[in-house]
Amino acid sequence: MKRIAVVPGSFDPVTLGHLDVIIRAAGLYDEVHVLVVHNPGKTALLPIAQRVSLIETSLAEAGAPTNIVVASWSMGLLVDYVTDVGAQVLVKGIRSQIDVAYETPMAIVNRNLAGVETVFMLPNPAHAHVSSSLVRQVSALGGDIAPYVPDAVARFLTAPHAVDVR
Ligand code: COD
Repeated sequence: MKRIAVVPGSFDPVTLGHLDVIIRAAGLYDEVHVLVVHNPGKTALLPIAQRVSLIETSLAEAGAPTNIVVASWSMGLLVDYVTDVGAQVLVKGIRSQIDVAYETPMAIVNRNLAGVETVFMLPNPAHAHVSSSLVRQVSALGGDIAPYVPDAVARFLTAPHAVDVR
């Protein structure tokens, strides 16, 4: 059986912390689907298609393994995508007790809904403090986001055409 994992997130934008988890997951599973999902609890900065494109470019520029697929999902439950593509697990990065508290109920419900297991992966300590919301804030205030994001994201958010994040 092909071992397939889904790494879901808002990825608004993708950060070095996300990239680290995605690439490490690709070493553990035969196939990894990075799934961009709208989080209704967050105010979006980038359109979903732009987030997908930035992840694809970032993975290519990082020389990431080729068993990674990038997709988006807006059709309902996350576990519906997981079962549709024949995946068995969700992989989530856990930076702190706050992430544990946020992710644990979802992991239990996803197992109840569809028998989908969630694997929690500890972050690379170098990126454990990084979040998309921090990047959005630093960017909006004109700070340097390069230490936190792949080059493709830094280029995009600092380009003249970049979305106005203020
Ligand atoms: N290092 C390691 N991991 C990180 C880092 C970092 N620096 N930053 C973020 N992460 C992890 C997060 O903990 C999370 O696991 C993942 O990366 C994605 O983070 P975000 O911020 O991009 O995405 P979120 O937290 O907004 O997640 C959005 C989801 C839609 C994936 C989430 O809300 C979800 O799973 N929703 C479930 C929808 C559903 O089906 N609900 C019904 C049953 S629960």
